[in-house]
Amino acid sequence: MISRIDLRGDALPEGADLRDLLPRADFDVQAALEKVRPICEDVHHRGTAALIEYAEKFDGVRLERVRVPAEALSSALEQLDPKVRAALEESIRRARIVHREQRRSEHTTQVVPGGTVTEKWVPVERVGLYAPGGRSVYPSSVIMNAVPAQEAGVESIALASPPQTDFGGLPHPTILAACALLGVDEVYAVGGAQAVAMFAYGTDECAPANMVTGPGNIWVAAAKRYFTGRIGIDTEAGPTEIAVLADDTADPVHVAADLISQAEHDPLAAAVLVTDSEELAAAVEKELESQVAATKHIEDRILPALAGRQSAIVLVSSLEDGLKVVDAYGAEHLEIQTADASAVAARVRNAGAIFVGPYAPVSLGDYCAGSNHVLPTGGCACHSSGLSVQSFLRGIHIVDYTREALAEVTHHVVTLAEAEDLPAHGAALKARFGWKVPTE
Ligand code: HSO
Ligand code: ZN
Repeated sequence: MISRIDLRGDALPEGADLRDLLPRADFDVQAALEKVRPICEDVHHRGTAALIEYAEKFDGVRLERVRVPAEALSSALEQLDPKVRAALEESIRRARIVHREQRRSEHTTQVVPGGTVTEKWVPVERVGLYAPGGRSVYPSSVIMNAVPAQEAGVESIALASPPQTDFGGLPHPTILAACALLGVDEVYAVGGAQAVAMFAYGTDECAPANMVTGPGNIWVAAAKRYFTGRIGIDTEAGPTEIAVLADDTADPVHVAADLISQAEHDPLAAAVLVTDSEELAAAVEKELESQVAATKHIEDRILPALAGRQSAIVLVSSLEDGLKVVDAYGAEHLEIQTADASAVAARVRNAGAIFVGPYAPVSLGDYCAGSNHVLPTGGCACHSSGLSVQSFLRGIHIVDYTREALAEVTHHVVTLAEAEDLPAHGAALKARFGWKVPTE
């Protein structure tokens, strides 16, 4: 059901060579880019009329307008199962307490007497959130996108989610209910690349946004890439990934359950176990067989995900090598199920989020840990972070120098400007001191 990659034996390869040995799903955003370009440009030129046409073409829904009326949000909340409501509220509460404390405060550095640089943090003005429909109706992802934006102080937040045939052309009711719980009241029944284009360009109904975040399929990822440079984006979310670094102290029942939990998302989801224990590997293989048989999304997602080339059990000679492997892989989610898991976790450099020990499964983080579940996939954890309050803030440097502080450093600026053949740069300083370098 899941393949093995045996890296025991000779010395472990390093860097790119090691990365090449590790499995990863194909997610060719570049190829999708050509397909979304005409859609985005159509939305640019024809606005809401284009959105309505695409809703008919891609979602099979005839819409009068794309803005979701306020009553639809309140009635979705009224009809929400009280147990689901309580769970969503708890998820929001925990996410808020964590994200609120992430906010960085303004900081002033005195570089020299009379010369300071202050970094102030300013929230993005308007953000468009995307919530997928279809197979992935995840109100939890609405929470994970909205909470950091709100805690960052973003004033204007809108959400787009595909219209659903089963719900009279509205987005899925649990998405609407989550919006109502979060206080996000500007919602559009728009899906796919069109939604990103609506936020990027704006339409008569929807003001343009400075930033678009939220998971989506390959078309949404391609549209985000298309608009990069024009608007801010989070990461281009690819298929979800779980890596587990485990030794012989790990419980194979837990490890197998956790691998399956993320395989459940998508046939392209990746489940990777890295272990130095042959016994654990064998026990997890056995557990996978029996646990998978009892799962719901067995044929369409879990089996193809586990059997796909993106998933594997990687055998290593030691935990040291295991750490090198998980760092080379840079998983979206990494579980550490070893003796002294905290110490091992502290040594990991590359992961979207790290889950430590036997009682921190990824599913906890997906819903109720307080952490964010919008995380870098496809190895992007080597250079990017998950969504956080910081994602919605811009750090602006404020430079404040007195005449004396400027005079003292002018000769260095003039020298560097001349070294770069940019004498006018130096002149801008000399102009303030009678066209001379003050210390000469
Ligand atoms: N594991 C997914 C997020 C999610 N799980 C939503 C359940 N619902 C990607 O981090
Ligand atoms: Zn998940």
